Amino acid sequence: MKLFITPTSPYARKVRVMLAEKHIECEIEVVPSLAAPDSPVPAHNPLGKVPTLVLDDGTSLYDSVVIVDYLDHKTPVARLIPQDNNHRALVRRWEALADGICDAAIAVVMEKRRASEKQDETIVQRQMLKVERGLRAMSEDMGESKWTAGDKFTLADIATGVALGYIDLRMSEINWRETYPNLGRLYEQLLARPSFKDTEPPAA
Ligand SMILES: N[C@@H](CCC(=O)N[C@@H](CS)C(=O)NCC(=O)O)C(=O)O
Repeated sequence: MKLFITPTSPYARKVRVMLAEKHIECEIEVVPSLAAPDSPVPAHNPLGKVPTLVLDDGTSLYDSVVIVDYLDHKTPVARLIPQDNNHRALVRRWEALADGICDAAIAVVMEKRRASEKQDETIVQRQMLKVERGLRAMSEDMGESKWTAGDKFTLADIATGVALGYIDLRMSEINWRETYPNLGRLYEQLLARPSFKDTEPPAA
């Protein structure tokens, strides 16, 4: 199998953490520029996005939600998506919230990369509100629990940790550790795992 990534993509990091936690071997190809005409990704994914996973028989899988589901079912080692219907729905809702925070943060980054006279402040504010509400919801839902969804480490913790790491990378002005100490404790616990430590994004 081969996984196409960029080093800063939070969705690709979610998949890389999953691979490490489940001890699944996979070749990693770092794509220098997704916008470049010679990007290898569109040959496997018409959307040209990472993560894209290419299986040994040439089948390609995207997006990250589909890939993590595939990986979790590939081996029973360290199940990260619960079998129980209600618990699984909760874990996947955490994933949707975490991915949604990343979507909003990326929209802000993209808007701010435009020439200053072309930037739309209403877009920035609307997306920032999603990030802020999302972080508050995460903190409230987690409360004083050790993990986000239930009493075991799951995909919900992976997705949440990846989103927090992405906020650190792109929006370091948000002091979420001080506002939400429970999320800070969670991230510390996650960084103690080699899967998280080894996939930290390079400094912006
Ligand atoms: N929902 C997708 C989002 C993937 C995504 O937007 N990846 C970004 C990198 S962080 C990308 O490939 N952007 C390039 C583009 O949109 O052309 C997933 O979960 O995999």
